[in-house]
Amino acid sequence: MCHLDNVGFSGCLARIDGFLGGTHELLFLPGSFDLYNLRKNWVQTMNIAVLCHPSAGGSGVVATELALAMVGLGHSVHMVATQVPFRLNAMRLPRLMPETQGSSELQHGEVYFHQIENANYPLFEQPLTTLAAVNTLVEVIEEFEIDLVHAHYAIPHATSALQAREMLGRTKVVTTLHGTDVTLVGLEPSFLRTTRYAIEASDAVTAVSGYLANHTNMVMGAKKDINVVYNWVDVERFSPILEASYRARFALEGEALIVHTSNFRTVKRPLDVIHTFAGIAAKQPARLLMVGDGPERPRCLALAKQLGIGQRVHFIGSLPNVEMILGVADLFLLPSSQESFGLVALEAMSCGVPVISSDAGGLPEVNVNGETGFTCEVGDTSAMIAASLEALEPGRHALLREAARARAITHFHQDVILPDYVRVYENVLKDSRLRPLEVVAS
Ligand code: GMT
Repeated sequence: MCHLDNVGFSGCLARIDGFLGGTHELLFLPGSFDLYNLRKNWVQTMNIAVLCHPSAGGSGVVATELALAMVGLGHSVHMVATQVPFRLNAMRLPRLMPETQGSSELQHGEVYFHQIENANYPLFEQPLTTLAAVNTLVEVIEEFEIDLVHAHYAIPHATSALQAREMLGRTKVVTTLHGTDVTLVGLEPSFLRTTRYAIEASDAVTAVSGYLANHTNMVMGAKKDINVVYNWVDVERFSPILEASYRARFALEGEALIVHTSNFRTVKRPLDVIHTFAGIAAKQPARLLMVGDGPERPRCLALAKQLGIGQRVHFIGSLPNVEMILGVADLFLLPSSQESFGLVALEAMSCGVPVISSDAGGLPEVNVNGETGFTCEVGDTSAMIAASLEALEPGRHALLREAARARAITHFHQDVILPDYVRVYENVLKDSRLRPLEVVAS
């Protein structure tokens, strides 16, 4: 039985009872047509399952954006996660809806959400989510004739996908490495062998930066040909907001509006953000918005008070539409000690915001020192203060703004990156029999 929880637009949220022996939340979304022209060339459709973290992190964003883009090309995508990934929420529907109206000559792909059911048993110290994911995945692969599973993160997701492949003796596994799965967790002795196996046994592996691809093989000792596929940004959604009256909600006239967004883990070095901001505010009127939440938040709050800038630093929690803040920012700070790519830095650049970041990991591949902002050594807050003040000088600021936005568009637009993922999928499936695409756009 199908219950419609939300109707009135072409997408709907449905709950299917008794389906696959349990209750599965199915979120059906119509596809978008950003890549309409690319689709002309398609003759076969793929059924893809995506395993990702649903929380407000970059990997979930990348997984969701890729899923929606593949749907736009006419393929079917089944997202498997413990919760609906945060970008695949109801806010997305009104944005897609107008694009689909009046386009009835096109057949859309679909994206479905399948929740990982998890039983807890007193004998287990923790819920066995990795095994539960295998179970859900196996059901989805069988029921929907899945051609490939795209696992975002080597552990635990690639491990679950490989187990499902083993159990069924079919489907391919593409794994995308996002960072901490390799740079931090994967190097823990307790996970090293499992992570290396997950990478080597996948049918194809992608990494979100050249740094991460090299690091994986050099530091982890994995022997795998890794495709570098950068993250992309929606350059229309993340664009400058020029209305002064809207900006006035966040900063007074004459104040520089500085923004940091993260999950406030130590790896993001949010205390460096506070120190850097204190140095900026000592020289010119400024305000800092700290977007997100996490374990270091109380220490950041205490430090801001201790440095006498408590009134100028605002902690505003996590936001689903961070572009509404980035769009009016003057500077973005990302001093992380480890960052395989730095999707938030790219989102800021797309909004025309110069980035002051560390030079860790893949950040220099995104933020070009002296062109789109500045990169400084990890922990060198004096350099970050000097770089910030230089970036805020009016003439310099205008140039950096322009270059940041231009780089996001030319290097990290969906149209530039998506074909790379498609090539990886096609390559993995080159010997598989796929379904013919029902309608090929003229
Ligand atoms: O950085 C985080 O804490 C979140 C993590 C995630 O799971 O989303 O981000 C990683 O993946 C992003 C998307 O590919 C990258 O932009 C981030 O740089 C990467 N984080 C780290 O490498 C620390």
